[in-house]
Amino acid sequence: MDPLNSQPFFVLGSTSVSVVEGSDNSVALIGGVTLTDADDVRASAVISVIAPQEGDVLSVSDSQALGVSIATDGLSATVAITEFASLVDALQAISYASAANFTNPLSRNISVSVFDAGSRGQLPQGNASSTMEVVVHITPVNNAPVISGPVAPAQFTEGQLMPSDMFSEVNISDSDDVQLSAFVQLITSFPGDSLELSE
Ligand SMILES: [Ca+2]
Ligand SMILES: [Ca+2]
Repeated sequence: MDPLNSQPFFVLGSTSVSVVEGSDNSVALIGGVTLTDADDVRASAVISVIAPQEGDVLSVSDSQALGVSIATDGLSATVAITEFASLVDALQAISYASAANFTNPLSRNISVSVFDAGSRGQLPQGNASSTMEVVVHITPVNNAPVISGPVAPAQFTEGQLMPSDMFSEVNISDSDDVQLSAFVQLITSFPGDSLELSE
């Protein structure tokens, strides 16, 4: 009698996926899966984000429809022991999304581990497992800066400089930048008009 529990063996159709940054842009992590085990027909799985960043989310689409129990805390998902075909369906239902901004580094490694059910009762050898990784490449989006403030024209006396705080009530923000440049232009100008820099 062979006392060993053979390792489950699985091959992912792809070990690399891409997604645009932002919680609205999730990507399924796993496409095709080939799963075999010389001495088991049932297995469980755990998928985890390695070195997760703030805003990373693993989600599961409609696990009830799959009839498989999938528990997730947002950064990992655990598929309960089930038949191979159902396990493959469950793995394909797991997606990743990043935060809206500041996604550096621009890739994540996701570990995929499959544990067999130890169906032959070979304990104490226990459940055998194997692990692969999927790399998610995140495409960043540069959000445009937003400028807001008084729209009423500033008033000044002819021949005198407009106060240098003419932009003091203008607000400028950028959701993914901390350094900005600006260009100020007189849209309509007349002879004698000029823009000057105060000391
Ligand atoms: Ca096995
Ligand atoms: Ca920006």
